[in-house]
Amino acid sequence: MPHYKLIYFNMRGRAEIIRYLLAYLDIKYEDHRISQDDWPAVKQTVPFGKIPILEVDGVPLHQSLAIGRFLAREAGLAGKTELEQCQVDAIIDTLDDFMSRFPWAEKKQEIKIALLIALTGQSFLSYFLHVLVEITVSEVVFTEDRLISGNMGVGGTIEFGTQNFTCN
Ligand SMILES: N[C@@H](CCC(=O)N[C@@H](CS)C(=O)NCC(=O)O)C(=O)O
Repeated sequence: MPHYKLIYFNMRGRAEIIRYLLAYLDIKYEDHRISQDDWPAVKQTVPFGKIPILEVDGVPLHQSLAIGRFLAREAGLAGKTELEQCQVDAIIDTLDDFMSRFPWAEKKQEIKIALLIALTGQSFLSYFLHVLVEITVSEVVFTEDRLISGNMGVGGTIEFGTQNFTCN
């Protein structure tokens, strides 16, 4: 078994998808959480100066979704056919579009809420729910493991029927 070391801040953020997959795979790993104070020094040492980084036997992997896909493939959660892989990727990438545009650092709650409404008003949420329903109805992707794999890029909890999936 390789040695895995996950480097991120002491928060869920973009590392949580990786932590979920490592937990799902039952892989023991070093969960290295760095403080904001230590970050400027660590930043000089990691590829592209960004985290999360997953080191596999010392090889640094970067980009949370690339790492997520690497682990999802290992876990058999990345789609069973190339078509399904594309569907799962599309959901993840849609969630990432949202995550990238959401004003996480905004301090004022009322501005954050207004921006959230504006963002979701641009159809993200309704379109995303529509996609989930379509997938469910068509039974193309919605077995438990496949929804989990498609569901890991978002914050909060999505409830669908009797299923309840928690994401980062
Ligand atoms: N697309 C990259 C984004 C990486 C990224 O922007 N990471 C942030 C934390 S979520 C970071 O390293 N911020 C500190 C900095 O840019 O100095 C991924 O998903 O891994």
